[in-house]
Amino acid sequence: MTGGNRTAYRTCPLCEATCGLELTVAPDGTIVRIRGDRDDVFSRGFICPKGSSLKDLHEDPDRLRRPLVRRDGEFVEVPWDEAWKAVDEGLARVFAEHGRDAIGAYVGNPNAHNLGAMAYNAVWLRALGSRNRFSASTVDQIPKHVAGGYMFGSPVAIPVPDLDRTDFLLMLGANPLESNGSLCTAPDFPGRMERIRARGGRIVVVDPRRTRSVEAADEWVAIRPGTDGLLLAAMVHVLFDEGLVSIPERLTGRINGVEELRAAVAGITPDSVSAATGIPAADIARLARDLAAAPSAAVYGRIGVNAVRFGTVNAWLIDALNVLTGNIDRPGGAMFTRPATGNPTTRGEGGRGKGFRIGRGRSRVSARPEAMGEYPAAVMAEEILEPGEGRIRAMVTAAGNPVLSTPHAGQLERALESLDFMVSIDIYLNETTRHADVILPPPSALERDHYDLSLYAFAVRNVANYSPAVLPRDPSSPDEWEILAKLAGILQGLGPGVDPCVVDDQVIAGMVHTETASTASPLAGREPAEILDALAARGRRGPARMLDFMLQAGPYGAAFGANPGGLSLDVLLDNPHGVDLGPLEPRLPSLLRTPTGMVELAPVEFLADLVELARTRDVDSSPMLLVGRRDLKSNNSWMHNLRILTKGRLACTLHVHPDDARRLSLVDGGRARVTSRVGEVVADVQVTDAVRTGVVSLPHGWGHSSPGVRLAVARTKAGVNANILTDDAVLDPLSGNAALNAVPVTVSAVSGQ
Ligand SMILES: Nc1nc2c(c(=O)[nH]1)N[C@H]1C(S)=C(S)[C@@H](COP(=O)(O)OP(=O)(O)OC[C@H]3O[C@@H](n4cnc5c(=O)[nH]c(N)nc54)[C@H](O)[C@@H]3O)O[C@H]1N2
Ligand SMILES: Nc1nc2c(c(=O)[nH]1)N[C@H]1C(S)=C(S)[C@@H](COP(=O)(O)OP(=O)(O)OC[C@H]3O[C@@H](n4cnc5c(=O)[nH]c(N)nc54)[C@H](O)[C@@H]3O)O[C@H]1N2
Ligand code: SF4
Ligand SMILES: [Mo]
Repeated sequence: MTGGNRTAYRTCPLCEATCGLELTVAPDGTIVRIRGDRDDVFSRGFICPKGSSLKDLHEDPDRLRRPLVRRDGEFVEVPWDEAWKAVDEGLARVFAEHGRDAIGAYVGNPNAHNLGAMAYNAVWLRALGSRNRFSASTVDQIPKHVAGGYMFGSPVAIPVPDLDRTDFLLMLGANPLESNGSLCTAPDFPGRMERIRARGGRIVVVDPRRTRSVEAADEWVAIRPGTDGLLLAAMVHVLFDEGLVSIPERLTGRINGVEELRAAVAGITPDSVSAATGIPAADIARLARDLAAAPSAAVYGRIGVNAVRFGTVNAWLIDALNVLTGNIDRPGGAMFTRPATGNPTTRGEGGRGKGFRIGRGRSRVSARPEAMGEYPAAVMAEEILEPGEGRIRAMVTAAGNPVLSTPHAGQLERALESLDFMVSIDIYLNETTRHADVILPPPSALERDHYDLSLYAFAVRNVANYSPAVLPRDPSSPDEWEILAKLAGILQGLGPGVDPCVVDDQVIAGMVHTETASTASPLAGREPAEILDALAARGRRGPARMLDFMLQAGPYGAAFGANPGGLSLDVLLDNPHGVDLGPLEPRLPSLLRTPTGMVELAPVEFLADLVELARTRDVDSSPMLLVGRRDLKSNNSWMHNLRILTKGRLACTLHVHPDDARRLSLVDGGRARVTSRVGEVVADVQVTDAVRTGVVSLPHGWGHSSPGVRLAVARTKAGVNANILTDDAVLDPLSGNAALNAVPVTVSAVSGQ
């Protein structure tokens, strides 16, 4: 306490690094200062420029505080009960006329950083009962889920590089010096990389751009976009060819498909992929040998190898390399987190399970397979536009901005415009929500409690950290979980007056009954009423109560008295800087949930797409290829309204290599027209050798000049929407992920500049 100020600790919800923040709060609730929490058990004081901008986000006058309803084409602020009536009427009308599947849902990225949403999205989506579910997963990481699902039996069985112990990090299509890491929760990723090298280890980065992560590495492999699968397959080939495969004894007899994989890559030699990838064959062979020779090594790939046509094959081959070099599940290799709240790899009998499959349904228009209960975001527009039985006529979006984040954005705008009804749960009136009939704004991040249910499942250490809300919420505005629970109630037909607590009580009762009925649970056979009473005695509800339950029933849990000293929400409240549960530990074979009880190294679906991949060696390599990029001060599409992050030169520029610029008559500071199969934008040119020849790069999340958006700052530096160019027809067929990178484009100078 200084001068009546108080100190609060809060995990940053903005990216996946989960940094601990220390906030100084004045008695009137003004945030005086935000800095890194030096005592945070995981982040140790690390912070990036976005962390301290939570103050600006909280204070942003454009951030919505009251619901908006469209009346005669204009948005008007209304009290919450009026907004809920409009939601109930609008959804009921579409439901009555066209049925449940006529209401589609899109759930965006910030949900993964939001305890209330993590707890309640599944609830309202279930109540909606529509097959037309979409999310940001299919413009992001779903290939990793599908690969993990087929190889290890659960879509959440995703190995993470053991950064703190590895001797060799091979990183493809990731730029943690800007992104701070993804599906590898590691606060201070840059420091962890520095320490790999300080202890004599090596880092190799495969990226068509010379990124800041490349600068922090030992070697840059400047690959041609979209060809990583060829590089990876050729590396697997070298391991087999040179007798470098070394499967640890612990896993002998636990791995299926080694011979099938050997056969599948037999013809994919380094020589045969060198032209397509742009990488000398000798370098490919050397990389494979280095990987095999390192005392420990981890191969890790992210957006640049996931958001591409061969996203799933890439994710699979990356883990195949981890398996074949003996690095899967060993310290310094690629390991599995054991999250404190448990997940499908910690529950039930271990060692085998039901396994995972895609394709339990097909999308109506272009017959894309379902994956993890959803369809590709790329087909959302056609599902809205194409007439016929089952067409989407209404949308609910929750913390998503698909107009700036999903492919063929021009078509999606037309689709949203044609809907009969749309509800958005969002803090801004932006490019997507401007199409809504009702916008429901949740409180600011500082006004709600926080626990990283999703990100702690992919962390490089086992950790748990809970932060209560820093600031009190305006009592007349509901918390985000209450909005979502009420939406669930409305979708269950309980009307606009339904009390979210009724839904909340149903949900927790269901969770407790399921858990106590499971013979493998630490709560097996316990009386549900006893557990529910124990939870009620703490006086909590909503996500905090659920979290307490999940922690207590989890792998380190107190189990409601059965394991004294175990984790509970009370323990986390006593530890405001977090609880460190130690380094990652080997989890195979008990982690496996495949029906065979084996690691599946050669799933037939993947082998089939590998055949397609091998064919791409011969394709025409002449067109310019567009890739994305991220900037430390930007966060997808929605933080451009904060002056503190956007001052200086506009970050949304088209990077062009000097040789290409000369050939195309482009000049630094000039403008270029970029055209793809589906669209065209005119962008500011930045000539730089930080991108390889034949490649141009444009960041996504920009393009804030649409009419009607309420983003006073962002409008002044609008940039252009890269997803006007990305193609909805090119998808990773196994996961439905959009191919946001390696998009063929033509680039020409805009005359008169
Ligand atoms: N070309 C290209 N496109 C890409 C990518 C790329 O690399 N290249 N990356 C893709 C990736 S990885 C992702 S994750 C997606 C993201 O795709 P989306 O999730 O669709 O987009 P975001 O920009 O994260 O938009 C988040 C929305 O949530 C709102 N919001 C912020 N905080 C809250 C909150 O607390 N509650 C609620 N209810 N709303 C909130 C914001 O105002 C915004 O409207 O973009 C993808 N698009
Ligand atoms: N500052 C900031 N941090 C963020 C975000 C943000 O928008 N801004 N978004 C968050 C989200 S939602 C996510 S999912 C993560 C993403 O985290 P990362 O995956 O680390 O993010 P990117 O910076 O997009 O890195 C992708 C890299 O892939 C490269 N690339 C493009 N095409 C190819 C290719 O074909 N092959 C190879 N090998 N590389 C290619 C690009 O040049 C780029 O450097 O970041 C998170 N953190
Ligand atoms: S690195 Fe990510 S979690 Fe850490 S302060 Fe920056 S935005 Fe927040
Ligand atoms: Mo993402």
